[in-house]
Amino acid sequence: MIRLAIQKSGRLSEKSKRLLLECGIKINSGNKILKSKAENFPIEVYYLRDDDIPQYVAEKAADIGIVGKNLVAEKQMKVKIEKYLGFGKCKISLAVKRELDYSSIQWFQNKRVATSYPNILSSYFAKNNINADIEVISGSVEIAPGIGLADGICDIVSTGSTLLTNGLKEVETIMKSEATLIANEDLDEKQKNILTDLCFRIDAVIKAEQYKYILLNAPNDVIEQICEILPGMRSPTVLPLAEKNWSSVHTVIREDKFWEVIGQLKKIGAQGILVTDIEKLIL
Ligand code: PRT
Ligand code: ZN
Repeated sequence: MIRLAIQKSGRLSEKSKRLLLECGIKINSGNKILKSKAENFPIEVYYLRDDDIPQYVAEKAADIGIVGKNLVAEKQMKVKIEKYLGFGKCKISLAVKRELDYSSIQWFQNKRVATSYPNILSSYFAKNNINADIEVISGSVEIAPGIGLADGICDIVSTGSTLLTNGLKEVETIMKSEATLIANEDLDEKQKNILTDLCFRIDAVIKAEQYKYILLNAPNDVIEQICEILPGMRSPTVLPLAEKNWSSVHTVIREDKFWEVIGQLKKIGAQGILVTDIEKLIL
């Protein structure tokens, strides 16, 4: 049995639960449930505050956890990052009042900066030889400059709209973050095997999200060109159509290349292009 800590409620909780579900792991969750054993996988899920997850995993109160890289960096606990999970993406950034004339990190020399991330911020300032006062506050950091508590802030930025609403602008990005799967450094052999199995399933889910399945029809004389544009996993499947001199091409395509490739395919004569989601992809 492996014990997995995930956020009880917050920005990472739904996506963490969905990831488990997509990995074929059935768990109970609900407002009052604090832990739950899966029916069909040797895993027990603990629902916790995200701030506590690195410590739980480091001290082996849980074996693995899903938490933002920002918290792994801030809490400075001995845990291993096993995998980046591709959701909960954000940045830890420095921001100042919008009207300020900011030219470089030197601006922060001898200033007061409010943050909930004192460790990340102090090592960033140390690296850049900045001497500043760090005011640690646990929430609503963005209002600190407006009420005279600080000259600038260091906080999570995602779309940037919270900064905008509070009359601030982002001036430095300290780190990029996303949800990570972390693990205790001393798992036993059985737990390591369960973790390997879990990682295998997570990879299949993440890969599937990055790719689309594509089917199209094209005249035989352009099939070679199409195969060059669509290399597929090994190579595309080409099947003859009932109509003479026409074939159907089936393959997978990276989602980020999608629009670029579709344009090229149309131009050389592909028709009836059908694109669908992939549920799992094992390379
Ligand atoms: O209750 P608990 O302690 O478990 O949760 P929490 O309130 O401390 O954390 P939560 O749920 O807000 O965030 C959990 C994790 O999600 C963070 O540690 C990050 O790894 C990740 N994440 C991703 C974010 C954001 N995006 C985000 N936008 N965490 C917080 N925010 C907040 C940010 O603090 C700021 O107030 O959203 C605001 C900025 O958003 P934009 O879109 O306006 O820029
Ligand atoms: Zn938290």
